[in-house]
Amino acid sequence: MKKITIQTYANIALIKYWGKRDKKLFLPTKSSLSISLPYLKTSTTISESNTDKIVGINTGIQNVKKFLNLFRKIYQIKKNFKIETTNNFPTAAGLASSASGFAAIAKGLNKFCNLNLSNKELSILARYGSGSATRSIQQGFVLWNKGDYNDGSDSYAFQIFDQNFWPEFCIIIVIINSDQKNISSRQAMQITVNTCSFYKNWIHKSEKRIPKMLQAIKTKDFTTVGKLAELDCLQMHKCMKNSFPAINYWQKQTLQIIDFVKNLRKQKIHCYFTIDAGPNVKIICLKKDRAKIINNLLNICNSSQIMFN
Ligand code: 2P0
Repeated sequence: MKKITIQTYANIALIKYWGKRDKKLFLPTKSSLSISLPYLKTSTTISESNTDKIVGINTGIQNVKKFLNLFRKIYQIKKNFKIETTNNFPTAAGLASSASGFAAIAKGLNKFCNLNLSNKELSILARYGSGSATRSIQQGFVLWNKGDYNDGSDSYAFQIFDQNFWPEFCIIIVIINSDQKNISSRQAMQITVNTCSFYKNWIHKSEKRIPKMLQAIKTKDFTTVGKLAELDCLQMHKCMKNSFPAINYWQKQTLQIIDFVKNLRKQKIHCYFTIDAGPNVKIICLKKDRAKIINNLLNICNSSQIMFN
């Protein structure tokens, strides 16, 4: 029986996506920019089946089924699929499992059905599963242009610099809680769009950070990359907290790690943080400082909480 396996990687947004202008087509209110994480892997195996069978995804099975129905409609495919997924990291804990998950399904279906889709087409297809998945089709630094068309044909992600462009750049993940979150990103971002009084202001400011971030990555200006990422993250979480009902993904140790990063900066160790829809903190640093940062982290965390490349 024909079976194919695809591997994809999670991504962390340095400039965030948080909110849709079209929920059905997954069109974002703003552009976002991410880096892929080669150590957060999803492996997906696809085969044919009598009925759709989704194995190993403990959240969002209905979302995968919806995605498959849409895929069959768009590409006029008559098959049902068995989709088996494994992640080497906690699912639905703010570590972008839906990003690598749907990117793997999109790439896997493309290969299984011999569709020969381009990266642009794959990015658009993955977007129908989850917004952030649009950025996990490719590795390295990736930009998801929000696009302007109502049909979403110009809302896709492309690689800015590949995974070998800046080997010094690294991200340490501090896992604070790997339980599933109590409100999904999908629901939470909609609440923010509908109720946060300064959401439009964040969109405007965040969109303007994109060209600045691109220039900073291009020139490997680490300080500017770190500052822009931290600011964008803080303003996104401020929008969440200003929503009604208020959304808070942070826990006690999230604040502790934020303070830890700020203290390291006072000691002239250059590092910044970013946080997604979960309590875990991602520390942005350069490889030359990584061991020092991890040694310090071990004073307040267990080694099992720390992931890095
Ligand atoms: C991001 N996040 O840019 C932002 C930052 C979380 C915080 O994309 O509804 O799972 O499937 O499009 O992609 C998480 O949202 O939401 C996310 P859907 P998704 O990475």
